[in-house]
Amino acid sequence: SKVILRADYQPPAYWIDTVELAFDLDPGKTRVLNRMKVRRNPDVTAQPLRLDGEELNLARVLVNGQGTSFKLEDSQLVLENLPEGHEPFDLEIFTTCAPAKNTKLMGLYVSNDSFFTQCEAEGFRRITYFLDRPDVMASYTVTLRADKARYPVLLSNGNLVEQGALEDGRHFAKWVDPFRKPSYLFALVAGQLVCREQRIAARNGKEHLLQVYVRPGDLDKTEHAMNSLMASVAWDEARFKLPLDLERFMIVATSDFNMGAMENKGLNIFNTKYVLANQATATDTDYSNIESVVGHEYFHNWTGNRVTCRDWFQLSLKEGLTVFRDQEFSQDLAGADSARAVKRIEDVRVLRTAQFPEDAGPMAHPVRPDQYLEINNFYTVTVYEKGAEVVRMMQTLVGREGFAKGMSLYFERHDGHAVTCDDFVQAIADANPESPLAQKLDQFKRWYSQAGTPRLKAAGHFDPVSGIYSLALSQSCAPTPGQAEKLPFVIPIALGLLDANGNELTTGMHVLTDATETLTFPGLTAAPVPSLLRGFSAPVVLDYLYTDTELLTLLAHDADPFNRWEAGQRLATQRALGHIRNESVAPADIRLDHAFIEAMRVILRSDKLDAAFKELVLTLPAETYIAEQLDVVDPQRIHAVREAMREQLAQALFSDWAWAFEAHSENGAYSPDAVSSGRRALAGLALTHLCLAARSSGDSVWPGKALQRFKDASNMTDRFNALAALVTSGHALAAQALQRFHAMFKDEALVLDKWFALQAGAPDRGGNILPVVKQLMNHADFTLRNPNRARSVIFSYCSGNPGAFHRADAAGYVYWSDRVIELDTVNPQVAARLARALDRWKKLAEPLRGAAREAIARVAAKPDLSNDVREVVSRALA
Ligand code: B3K
Ligand code: ZN
Repeated sequence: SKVILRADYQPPAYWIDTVELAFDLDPGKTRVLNRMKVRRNPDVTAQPLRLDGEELNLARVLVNGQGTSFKLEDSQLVLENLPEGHEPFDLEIFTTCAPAKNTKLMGLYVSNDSFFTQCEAEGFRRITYFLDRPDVMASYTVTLRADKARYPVLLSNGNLVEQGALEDGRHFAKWVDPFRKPSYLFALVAGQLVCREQRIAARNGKEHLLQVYVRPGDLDKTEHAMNSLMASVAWDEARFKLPLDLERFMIVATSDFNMGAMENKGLNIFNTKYVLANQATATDTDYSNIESVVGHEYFHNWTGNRVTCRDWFQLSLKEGLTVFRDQEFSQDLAGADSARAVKRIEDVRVLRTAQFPEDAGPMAHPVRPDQYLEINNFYTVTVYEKGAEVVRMMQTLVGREGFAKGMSLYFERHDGHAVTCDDFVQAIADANPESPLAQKLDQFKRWYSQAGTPRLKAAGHFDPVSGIYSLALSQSCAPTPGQAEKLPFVIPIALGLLDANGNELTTGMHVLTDATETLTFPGLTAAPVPSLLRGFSAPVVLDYLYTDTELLTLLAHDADPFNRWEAGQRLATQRALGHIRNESVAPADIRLDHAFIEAMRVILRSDKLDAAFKELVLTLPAETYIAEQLDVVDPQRIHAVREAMREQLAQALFSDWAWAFEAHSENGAYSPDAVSSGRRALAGLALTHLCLAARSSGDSVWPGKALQRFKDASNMTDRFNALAALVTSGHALAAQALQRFHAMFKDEALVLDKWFALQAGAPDRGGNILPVVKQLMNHADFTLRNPNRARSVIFSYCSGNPGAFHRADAAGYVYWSDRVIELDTVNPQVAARLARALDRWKKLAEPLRGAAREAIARVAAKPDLSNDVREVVSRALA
């Protein structure tokens, strides 16, 4: 296979106007009849028709009803003797495939004796021969035939126009999608499913039918998904005037799914993890994830489906924009400013712990990549989350209303078409000609073309004689693979200046476009404390040598909640880095200073702050975030230092944690709203610290209370937090709680995933986790075939537990290479994700570095690797 280049884009030589598909569904051998109306693209020189196809058995090809000659070349069907001229002709292709054998979960596959499809990015070619590229948009009519008892529900995109009985206990359903679409948005579902229904009236009075399909036992877990869907419909109408354009909108849940969910037109298919929830089985985090993913897929109906991508390099056109939209949706639903800030902090945390490392590693790529070997490897945090930050900066530069105007222009220009990232930026700029975005348009687009996280350096100087404070700004960006030199970015910097007492002196927005610039603020009487990059106004690393005093002022007073949190994180990070670098002090002997501990106590005890915000401030920066601040990484030491800091906070704030736990653990009726979930989160963090403190004191009161809470809890959040407190503190009571938890939820797959993940992700004590992980893989409930289950054990260990994974004896790496190789034969997409666990191997301290390279080389040496895994490991070794 070869590298695909963005620069090589060519429009298709043929168009496909209509597709009529007829399926005879059978797990072992499904028959697919595909009748297309095809015509030559008049703008492209005449050439053979090359249709993509993968793992298909070809039975027949007819052109205008006649047999024709064809060739099969590297998974393409090549037709040379086609009618001349530009009139449409009929092309009929008959193939079979084997859904039951499809473990890649791309194309048509079977899960729990039901049929599902996943076509993005290139799965449709596993169903039939086609021009499987997003710029070929066609009208689809789909007939499904299957055994009626075994597959009573038959679904596809659009509207159900006909259904009925057939001979031999079979039945059929015929669906017509009123919208043209690219093949990646095709979907079908067939099986024993039940649904929750809701009729809603749109603003214009039109009625729509919303449905959430699940397996029969799961109907009691669909209310939240339906509520989220209704909220999404209302939000898109209110915020962007984008209505639901379908009579019927369906969501279907399946437990075997490679990613989160898929936005197929009118028939979204979801991982059960992002649909099913009731208070007994789902945590607050699950509830909020469901809200965002349901929103995300729904919002794709406009940003992705009505306007789609010209080619896969433009993926962020739909993904960055749609992530931005789902983030805004969740913020708007959260309501209060403080709750919005909490959501913003959570989003930035994801960006900095996952995307910044990606941007600094071997897989670094621009938001709009220039090349790929396997497109599935580019569904990344860069394309999604950094892409969303780029869209957010546009909104910052043109204002909220200006952005909404830009969106309207975008749809006015491009509705029904397959376009590029440039088209999107152009529309936002054209709708706001006076904005800094329009004025610096070409420079702004570097966010799409240049990879790497820019560093923004700031240094302040106060001149007491003139009363002028000057702030020297400079930006730079380190080289990334294939990009040695970077040009300056457009960086919107929201900032404020505080006096020493924390009063705000001034506030504003500066758009940095040059490599260096100096801002001056006259009329000051003393050196101010700068609050920079408020709300994280640009996805950059801010280098400013803050003193503790400045950070303590910001933590206590900044009007911007994001930077208040950020100040606390900086205080913690500086301490963690100091202790990590000072190898003469063992982690157990680390002492946190009074000022830091008191600042944390003040936040915890504040009667003005929300519980959710307190929980974020009192959570120390993640190990992976700390690792990114270091040139040479010893993951075990990072883990040990962070744990030691947690234990110190646990002891020093013992009575405060006890107060926090009691004050936030009322047992009222469950509701997943922002305020209640924030309270539960803080109570959970408190309980963890109380159990950690008990660990060093030997006292068993709090572990006992945790066990009691675990047993009595009326919702999964409290129950799981209590279990996690016992497990992460390594208390002896953890074993019986784990056993009991398994017994209670043995029939709840998503809860078992949590049970597996908690154990594989638990803090390592003397190398005990790897044996636990191996044992878990032998558990009767473990299977490699189910992506959620594989992730719950293998990823929780290899990607989510650096302190346990990076073992001095390299056994973690050997385990990793075995699993990558093993998974690659089952499901290359999942394997390639796992392969990324060692992305940052070059930063590891020896002997880990050498051992990691060896493990990667071991995978790379395997001859028949998938493109997915090959691309990841060869980039890692480059
Ligand atoms: N568009 C899908 C992702 C498809 C991934 C294919 N490997 C989900 C989403 O972003 O909404
Ligand atoms: Zn998406």
